[in-house]
Amino acid sequence: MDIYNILYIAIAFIVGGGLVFLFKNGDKHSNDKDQLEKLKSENDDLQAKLTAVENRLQEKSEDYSKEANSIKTKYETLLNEAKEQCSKLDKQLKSALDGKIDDSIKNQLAEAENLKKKIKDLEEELEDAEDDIADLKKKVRGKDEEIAQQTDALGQERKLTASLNEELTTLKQQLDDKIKELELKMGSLDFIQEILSAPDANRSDIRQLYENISEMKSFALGQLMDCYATLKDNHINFGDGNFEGFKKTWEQRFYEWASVTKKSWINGKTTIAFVGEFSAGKTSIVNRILSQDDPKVPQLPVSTKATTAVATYIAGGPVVSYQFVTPDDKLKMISRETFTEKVSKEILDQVKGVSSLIQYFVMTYKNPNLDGLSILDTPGFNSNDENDAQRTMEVINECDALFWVFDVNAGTINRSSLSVIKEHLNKPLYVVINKVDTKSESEIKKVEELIKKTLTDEGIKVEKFIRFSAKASLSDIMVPIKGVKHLAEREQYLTDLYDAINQILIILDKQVKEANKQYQKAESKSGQIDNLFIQQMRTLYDHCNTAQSIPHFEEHLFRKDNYEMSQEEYHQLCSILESSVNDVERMGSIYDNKTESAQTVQQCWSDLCDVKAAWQRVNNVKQQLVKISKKFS
Ligand SMILES: Nc1nc2c(ncn2[C@@H]2O[C@H](COP(=O)(O)OP(=O)(O)OP(=O)(O)O)[C@@H](O)[C@H]2O)c(=O)[nH]1
Ligand SMILES: [Mg+2]
Repeated sequence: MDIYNILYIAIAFIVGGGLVFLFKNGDKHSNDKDQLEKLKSENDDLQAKLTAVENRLQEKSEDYSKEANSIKTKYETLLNEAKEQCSKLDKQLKSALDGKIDDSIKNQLAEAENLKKKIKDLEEELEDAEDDIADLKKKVRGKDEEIAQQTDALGQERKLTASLNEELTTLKQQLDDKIKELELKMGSLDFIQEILSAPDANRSDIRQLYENISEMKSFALGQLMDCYATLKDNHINFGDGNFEGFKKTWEQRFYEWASVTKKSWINGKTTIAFVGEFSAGKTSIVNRILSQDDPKVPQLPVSTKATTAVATYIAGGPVVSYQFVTPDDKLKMISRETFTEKVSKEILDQVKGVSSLIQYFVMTYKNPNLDGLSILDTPGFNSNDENDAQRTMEVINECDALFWVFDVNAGTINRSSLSVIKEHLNKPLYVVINKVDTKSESEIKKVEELIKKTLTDEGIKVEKFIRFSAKASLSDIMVPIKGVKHLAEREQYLTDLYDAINQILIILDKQVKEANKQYQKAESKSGQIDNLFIQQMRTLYDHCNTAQSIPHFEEHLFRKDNYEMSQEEYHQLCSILESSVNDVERMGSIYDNKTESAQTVQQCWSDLCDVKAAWQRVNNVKQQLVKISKKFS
């Protein structure tokens, strides 16, 4: 092996070793760079997290980022240098292989030495860099821990945030509820305001009616009662003799009559009330009766929620009107909008004691289906609110019949509704098993039997059980309604009052006749006594005359002239005088009788005058009643 070969091998060995070293370290460099990149991105990631979590940690991360960048730059410089060296060696190796061996080999060797040194330096620097990285890793681990802690804290924060969120959702819900409640309260306030400022129903016919009723009141409870009281004071018997009871009965009848007469919407009409649980379908039935299935006819609101808020009369009338009656029986007007839009159960439920403002609504409109009929639609009984049922019951007194509506889906009768109905029931009762379109025949039958049994057990008499639904024929409900009898007792008040006065007049008439008879009798008796007295006086007179004629004047020669009588005459005179005494006594007795008889005549006359005056008074009130009654015909 010559020197050149040895040299070539040595150079190749050195260059190969250098290259291996460089490649090896190049790999290491790229691994480290990747790792550095990864660390950087992790770091960035962490920094982002840390920045969000805490500013202090961000500052530290920024320092760390700077340090990592400077190491990266160093690595890049070293790598470039190594690359340069490699390409130089590559060239030299190539020219060596091409056989261009010259004097520069020495320089080459020196450069190789130099390169070796640089590689060593690089190696040292790399070791330092590795230390730095290890340090960095340590720091990162430290940061990791910090991050873990922060993540924990973040977790806690998240949990806290979640629970806060939950609380927030609840609060939001509560706020929404409050807003809704507020809106409802504002609605009810608005409604109350309207109700309080509602004008009186200012129709001239209503005004006239009220005036007439007021006139009737002052007559029936004033003059008429005074007249009766005078009769009583004059011991003239009428009624059953119990004046207080008599007075009370007629007062009560007046108020009942006045109450019905004021209500033009029920006066003279058959009035039926629909009652029952809420959403049983009461208003829906009323709507069908009103419309007779004509969709153009305006209807009342219905819904699945509790809807009807206040009992509402629906009746035919000369004009369309929306009114309400206050608890002190005043009729007031409200607008159609208020009636149809603002009166909802939800709104009125906000007004505690709505019944202190409104007894019931009255809606009238021209509808031939309402001729002779008035319908009372009532709020449904609500099992949570006994007042609902109570309020309804207060307005059904003037109805001719009750239609108790059951939703067939309810299955049973609510106990509280049952007890309310039972307590107040003094009207013919019809039971409507409603919404039968939603159940099969066998199910309906089951419910119907259960209802029948419950009512029978409770001793409640039912006029008729009616199955009904939105799909049933209207006649199913109309036929029973038409069969309801109108209880007109209250409306009979005026006729009954007239009859009662007439009855008293008949009694008084009899009494006048009787008093007259007594008077005539007393008069005649008195006349007889007078005659007797005169007769007696005449007898006395005759006796006196006879007595006077008995002594006769006798002239005597030897004694004084004198009035004389014989023994017989003397006895006659004595007898006449005795008779005269008797006459006087008889006259005295007759005189006594005469005085007594005159008193009797006086009494009979006075009685006759009294009873005649009473008759006259009663006749006057009768004429007055006839006059006032004409105003109501
Ligand atoms: N399937 C069916 N639904 C009905 C029938 N009648 C009424 N409904 C429905 O039942 C719900 C209540 O009806 P309403 O007429 O408002 O009941 P209500 O008894 O007046 O209710 P309140 O006024 O709240 O007491 C509404 O959604 C009606 O559409 C029926 O015959 N069949
Ligand atoms: Mg209703």
